Amino acid sequence: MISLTIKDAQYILSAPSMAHLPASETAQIAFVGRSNVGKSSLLNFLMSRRNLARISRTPGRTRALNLFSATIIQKSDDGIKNEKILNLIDLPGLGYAKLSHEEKALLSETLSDYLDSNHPIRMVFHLLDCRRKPTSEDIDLSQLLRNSERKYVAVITKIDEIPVSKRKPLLIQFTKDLSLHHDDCIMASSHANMGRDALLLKIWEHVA
Ligand SMILES: Nc1nc2c(ncn2[C@@H]2O[C@H](COP(=O)(O)OP(=O)(O)O)[C@@H](O)[C@H]2O)c(=O)[nH]1
Ligand SMILES: [Mg+2]
Repeated sequence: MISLTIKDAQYILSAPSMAHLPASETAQIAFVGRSNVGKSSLLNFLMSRRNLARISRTPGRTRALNLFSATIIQKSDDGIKNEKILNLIDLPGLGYAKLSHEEKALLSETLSDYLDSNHPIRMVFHLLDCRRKPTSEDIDLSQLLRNSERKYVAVITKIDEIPVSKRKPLLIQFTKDLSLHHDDCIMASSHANMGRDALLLKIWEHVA
């Protein structure tokens, strides 16, 4: 058996805009998705840290890029250990209805600037709330990311909110809506402790 764990998870900084994000060679894993979809919660869940990424009950609070670092460790039964260092980035929320037109434009600009940048982005996790159909913005983003060089994985969040019998059909619907291979669409719940191993495996596979 091979197991993956995280150690040394740390908050590094909060960058008000792309220009403030320091250049680095450390592989980056980005987390994008609508505000309130559960990005901060998922980051804390993956890093096994309760409050590293502040969880806000007020949608739209995360307007900056938040940078974290962590080490992912692979251990096998025979005691062999490998590790990789990575940066995790919590990106500003997409499409929050209560923001002004200007604020929305600013947010999506930050996101596209980030995706167009030279930062070593190895993978993008796109979070979607299991209770909402993907919006046109979600579909556009998914298409953009699927056609880019980077690994793209959709994470269907808050799956604890859905009865067990409805989860599989829902997952199939999301893979169809987003035109994804089923391996690249993962159900997760930070509240019910689900999906962590699958997400850590994706991270391990895509960080050099
Ligand atoms: N039921 C459920 N609620 C969640 C889960 N993850 C986050 N939430 C809730 O969703 C809200 C927004 O979470 P947050 O992580 O701040 O979302 P963000 O805006 O995308 O960073 C909070 O009230 C969380 O408690 C989950 O797995 N299940
Ligand atoms: Mg957040």
